[in-house]
Amino acid sequence: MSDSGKYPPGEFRCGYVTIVGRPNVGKSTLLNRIIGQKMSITSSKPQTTRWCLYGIRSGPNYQAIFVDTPGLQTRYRDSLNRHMARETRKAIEQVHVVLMMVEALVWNTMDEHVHGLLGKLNIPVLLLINKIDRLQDRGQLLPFIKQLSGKNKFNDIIPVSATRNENIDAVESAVVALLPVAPPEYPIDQLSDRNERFFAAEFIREKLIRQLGEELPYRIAVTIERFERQPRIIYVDAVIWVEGESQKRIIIGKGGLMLKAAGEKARKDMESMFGCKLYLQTWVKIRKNWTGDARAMKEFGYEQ
Ligand SMILES: Nc1nc2c(ncn2[C@@H]2O[C@H](COP(=O)(O)OP(=O)(O)OP(=O)(O)O)[C@@H](O)[C@H]2O)c(=O)[nH]1
Ligand SMILES: [Mg+2]
Repeated sequence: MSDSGKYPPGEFRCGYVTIVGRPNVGKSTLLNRIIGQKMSITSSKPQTTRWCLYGIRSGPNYQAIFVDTPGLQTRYRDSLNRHMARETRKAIEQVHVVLMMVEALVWNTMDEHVHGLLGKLNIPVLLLINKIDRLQDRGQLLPFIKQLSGKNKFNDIIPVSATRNENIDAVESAVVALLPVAPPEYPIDQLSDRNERFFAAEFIREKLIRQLGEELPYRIAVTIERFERQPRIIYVDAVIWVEGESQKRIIIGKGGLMLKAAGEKARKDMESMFGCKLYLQTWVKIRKNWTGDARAMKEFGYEQ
């Protein structure tokens, strides 16, 4: 949908801005920070984001459609990972600006892989060095920036802290300067391309990921079987899919406490986003090896 009639060309800039980087560098945290509300799920576990998600930032004379992407890695290859890599590759084609994110003082083979993909594109790239709040001595940034500026492709290099909101304004200004003159693509009060069901499933997945150990988060999928808005309450029925009986036991936890805690937290996030009371019911079900099963993945909403 477009509001194009309202803005004479030449006065308005609009375009797509894809955020890429290896897992866990802080892409989703940045998106949430820029949009000003929690939208994309985040956690300290790598490979949290599985789908591209638009966060739409509209200013008086611009609209930047930020695209969060799954982190690119080269270690694992199964159907789920192929889906995630495909989502990210699609999101760097036909956009106007790419934000490549790395972590302060780290440049490893996965960063090299991401950089290699960008080398083939003819799009401006801003390199964001995130998590600078962790540095004891910010002087260490200078040689790191110097090392990276020797690499091809970056229009600018901006050190930031997504969690502490440092230099995020500089990112926005640099992005807006690179957007083409064009009318807005979305109504200016719209914040995302995703619907309430998507956020419901993602918020549940986030709480589980945050509560669980290292491997299990990757084995979880969440589907929404019912999303019913009534005048004063929303009813949500969700199924949490895992790959085996032992995983199911872990998720439910002793006396169901684990699942209850995750459900409570997810419900609060949903109530805050949807602005309405919500009744959440969850079930845990087993689908063997779904991360390697193209049919199951399709049923769970992952395109094949
Ligand atoms: N100290 C610090 N931590 C940060 C910063 N930005 C993000 N983090 C943390 O880094 C972890 C990963 O953040 P995410 O935003 O989920 O990372 P991501 O790049 O989206 O990860 P994937 O979706 O798995 O690719 C979380 O624990 C964040 O709180 C930052 O500026 N400083
Ligand atoms: Mg993410």
